[in-house]
Amino acid sequence: MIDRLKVIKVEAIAELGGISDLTELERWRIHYMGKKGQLTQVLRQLGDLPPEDRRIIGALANEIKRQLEDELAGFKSRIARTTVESKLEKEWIDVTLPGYPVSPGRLHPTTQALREVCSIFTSMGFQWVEGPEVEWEYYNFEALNIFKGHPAYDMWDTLWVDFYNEKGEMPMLLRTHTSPVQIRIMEKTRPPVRVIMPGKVYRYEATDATHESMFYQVEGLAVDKDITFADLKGTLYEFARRLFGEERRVRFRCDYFPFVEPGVEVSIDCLACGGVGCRLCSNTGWIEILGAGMVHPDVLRRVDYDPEVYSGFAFGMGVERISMLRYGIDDIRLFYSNDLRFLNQF
Ligand code: 2NL
Repeated sequence: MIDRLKVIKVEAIAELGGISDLTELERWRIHYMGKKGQLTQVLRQLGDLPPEDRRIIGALANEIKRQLEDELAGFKSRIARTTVESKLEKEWIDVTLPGYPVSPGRLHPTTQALREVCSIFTSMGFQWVEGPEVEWEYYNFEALNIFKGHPAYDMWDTLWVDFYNEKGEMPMLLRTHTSPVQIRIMEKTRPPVRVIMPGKVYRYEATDATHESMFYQVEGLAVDKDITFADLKGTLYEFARRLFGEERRVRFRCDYFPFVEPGVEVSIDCLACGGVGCRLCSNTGWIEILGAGMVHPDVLRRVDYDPEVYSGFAFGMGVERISMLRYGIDDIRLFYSNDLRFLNQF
């Protein structure tokens, strides 16, 4: 039996030398030390031996079992180590390599102009509000004195949306100006109202250097008791000079918008030639920057403001136009054609 034990030990250790993975190792363990393993069988027979032999052979068998268990543990940790090492070797990265440079982002020129315009008005006490870009026909037109058949319906060539109200009589559209937001604000709140409305607007338009089918507008509205045309002029004078320079001259001339009476166009003396006349101002010396007027009494009445008690002024401007004047950009299509050679300049 002693010989049998020695043979088992030598065989087991020799066999272990040829093992290269954990499945084989487990098979090896079961073969020698499992329930029916070689060593276990010897240990089971111990009971049949006379006590004297049992002590000696039992001690030897346990000694061998311990040795094999040690071998097994050592082997396992060697395998584990080489697995980690080979994994590390495969997935090796050089953390000392410099990373890819992160190019800093910047704001779109439209966003820059829009924020600058709005911050001038918020500093004067106007509140920034936004509203839906898909609108009911009523808010975009009727509420603003623009009726079917009115020549002004053609002034804002419209993109219609194939969606109607429950009665099927009122269509939706992509708003052609931000004015519907002002109507919504006035419906919801009582004067005093001082709001500024930036946002996207849409026109069904053949695009060219000065027209896009999507662009940005900023409109403003102030309604209260005793608001006069002088408030309109003072506010817009201040705005024009804050944006385009203290030395600017500002000109107000009559213009027509269905939702105001009277209406005006506001111009500044030409930034390029100072009023002498050049290509930028088409030799007029003046550049139009926005439209404005006193809110039409019918518009006030429709939102349940009494025009005998309240009055107000409103204005609107195209944001890209402001940016174009500022930077001397000559084609509005550059803004939305995603050309980094253009965008990186701002
Ligand atoms: C332009 C002219 C303008 C308004 C917008 C307005 C809004 C309401 C009532 C009265 Cl709810 N007026 N907005 C008034 C005058 C001119 O915009 O040329 N925009 C690009």
